[in-house]
Formats: sequence, structure tokens, C-alpha cells
Amino acid sequence: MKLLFAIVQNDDQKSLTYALIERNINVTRIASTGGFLRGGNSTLMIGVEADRLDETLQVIREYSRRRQVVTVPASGIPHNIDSAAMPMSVTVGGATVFVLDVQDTFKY
Ligand code: 2BA
Repeated sequence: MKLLFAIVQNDDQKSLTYALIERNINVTRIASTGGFLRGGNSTLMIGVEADRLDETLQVIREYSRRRQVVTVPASGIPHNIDSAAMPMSVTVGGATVFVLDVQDTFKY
């Protein structure tokens, strides 16, 4: 079994979650905050059998759109002292996915 952590934009998480559930892929949504932008995103925790990994990644790819965000980073970001005066353009999304091997799963 594989455990995926997919960090996605809040705008995408609803349709992505529906698409996964539709395919009988179990998912748990965790509200999360990006360290750089300090904005809300969502982390989907997904446990799947190894033979459904590719299918799951394909769904995530399909429902996570890449978009451009222009932002003024919060002060306090290292090496970015002038950030308040210099808005910077950051490409954020679609999804950052971590795939881990699962040793055991128990449901009691
Ligand atoms: P944030 O940390 O808020 O980062 C948002 C976007 O800002 C990133 O998009 C990236 O394009 C940009 N960014 C991040 N750090 C930067 C830096 N030091 N200088 C310039 N630009 C920077 P994504 O790469 O698509 O990441 C989206 C979110 O996924 C991140 O939100 C973070 O919550 C998570 N993430 C990405 N890589 C990660 C990692 N290796 N470990 C844990 N979480 C990660």
C-alpha cells in the first residue's frame, strides 16, 4: 500500500476530492498552510493499493491546475528584507505530491 500526501490549492481540493471519492479512492483532507506564502492550502492524505498509484496520480494531475499568483511576501522571510516594497510573482500549484510506502494499516 502507498500513502500519498498531496498539497493542493484550496480552489482545487473540492473537485479533486470528489473525483477521488467517485473512483472509490479514500481521502482525508487536512487544512494546511504554506510556509512561504503563509496562505491556506489543503493537504490530501490518500491511502491506495500500489496498483492504483498511477491512476491516483493521474486524477491529482488532472484536477490540480497550475496558476500564477502575485503576492507581497510577509515580512520576516529570510534574505527578503525589502519584500514589503517589492511584490513578487510566484507560480503556485497545481500539486506537490509525496509518496510513501505503508508497512501496515489497521482499522479497529
Ligand atoms: P508555500 O510554501 O506557500 O509556497 C508557495 C509557492 O511559492 C511554491 O509553490 C513556490 O512556487 C513558491 N516558493 C516557495 N518557496 C519559495 C522560495 N524560497 N523562493 C521563491 N519561491 C518560493 P509550490 O512549489 O507549488 O508549493 C505549493 C505548496 O506546497 C507550498 O506552499 C508548501 O505548502 C507545499 N510544498 C511545496 N514543496 C514542499 C516540500 N518540499 N515540503 C513540504 N511542503 C512543500
